[in-house]
Amino acid sequence: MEKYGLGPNGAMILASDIMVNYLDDLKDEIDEFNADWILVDTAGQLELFAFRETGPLIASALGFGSIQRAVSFLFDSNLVLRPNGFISTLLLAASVQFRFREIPQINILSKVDLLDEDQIEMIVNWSQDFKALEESTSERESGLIRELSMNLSEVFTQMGSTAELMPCSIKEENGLDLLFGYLQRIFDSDKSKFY
Ligand SMILES: Nc1nc2c(ncn2[C@@H]2O[C@H](COP(=O)(O)OP(=O)(O)OP(=O)(O)O)[C@@H](O)[C@H]2O)c(=O)[nH]1
Ligand SMILES: [Mg+2]
Repeated sequence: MEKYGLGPNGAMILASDIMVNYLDDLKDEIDEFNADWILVDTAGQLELFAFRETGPLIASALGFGSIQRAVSFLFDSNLVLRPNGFISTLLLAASVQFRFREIPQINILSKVDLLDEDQIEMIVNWSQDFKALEESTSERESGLIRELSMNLSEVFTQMGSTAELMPCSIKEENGLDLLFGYLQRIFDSDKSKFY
């Protein structure tokens, strides 16, 4: 912040842009682990990574050699209990998908330990059946939000974006085996050593 005369937000954005100058170092460090799987956790503030030019560039650069990549987008359970929260998260997930269009994307419902079984089922159902989402929207939202949500869910229905949400919880360590299996399914089986 001092060096470039920036405020906290500008400094974070610049720092993420400068990361591009250290790609080789990053690759070398990751290489040293010689790992089968690498999980790169990026900032939840999408304007710091996904929406910058540098985000997709870094993601492509880290997929060196024959390494296969996937983007995992987290739907935070705290934010998607109502149709309008679900739809705004779905919009974010869709724009991340547009940004990283070369890379397959998995959508995950995170922190499901905060929800009960019925809530999990309802939210997963919204992700697979946009008609159900439309019905919940019309029941539970009102005014402009209801109208906008209805229009948006109509667009998602027409787009056929029925990406399955995968429930996971780090706290209870559940769903991770499902995620692992799903990742293997989207990776090319000929190149994966887990087949
Ligand atoms: N109940 C519950 N809490 C979780 C889980 N995973 C993370 N948290 C908590 O959620 C809070 C916020 O953490 P995250 O959602 O991971 O967010 P972050 O990584 O700090 O920030 P961004 O990824 O940049 O948004 C922390 O207090 C975590 O301990 C989970 O599976 N269950
Ligand atoms: Mg995080």
